[in-house]
Amino acid sequence: MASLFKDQTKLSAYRDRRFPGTQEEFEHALLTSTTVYVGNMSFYTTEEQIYELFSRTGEIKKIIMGLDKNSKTPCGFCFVLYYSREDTEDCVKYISGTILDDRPIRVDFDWGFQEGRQWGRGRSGGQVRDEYRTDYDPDILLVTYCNSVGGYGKLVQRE
Ligand code: GTA
Repeated sequence: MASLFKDQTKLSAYRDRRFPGTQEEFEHALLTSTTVYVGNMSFYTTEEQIYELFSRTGEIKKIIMGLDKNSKTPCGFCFVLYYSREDTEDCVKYISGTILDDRPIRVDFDWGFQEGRQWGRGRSGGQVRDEYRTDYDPDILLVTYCNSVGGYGKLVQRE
């Protein structure tokens, strides 16, 4: 089947600041990779649940859970590695937006997993985007406050 994802600009709005190559190499990686990034996940979603959902579009090679670099616990994202490009494209097409553990997950093409990418890069240990959240998230049991200058937020334990 012909690929529906020929134009890199439509593939992903995300640019990994830590990608080691040129913009051209990044775009080529997105067009050929068999890895997806999954975001907006509940911290309680298990690898088994991910396996169950993501194997609907193809055979999975590996799942890598995203972890808080301080607590070493899941922090709301993962990488799913497929064997085939067609299965990867089907995953982005059909699974993105699915509700998993009451949350609409976001599936994005990824340039490829490398050791170290499983850790949240935020200052608190989790994902950077969580430090900018202003809404209460019952799954996370934390409230994130943005500070007025747009710097890193402060995590406050829910009482
Ligand atoms: N393929 O969308 C993605 C993606 N994200 C969000 C993270 N990763 C992704 N991969 C793909 N697509 O390996 C990967 C990273 C890394 C791991 C953890 O997940 O490549 P991270 O989320 O902790 O850190 O990554 P990252 O990606 O370096 O953070 P970044 O790019 O600064 O910001 C992520 C998001 O946070 C932004 O897209 C934006 O929505 C939000 N954000 C950042 N800064 C601000 C700000 N000032 N105000 C509001 N929102 C902000």
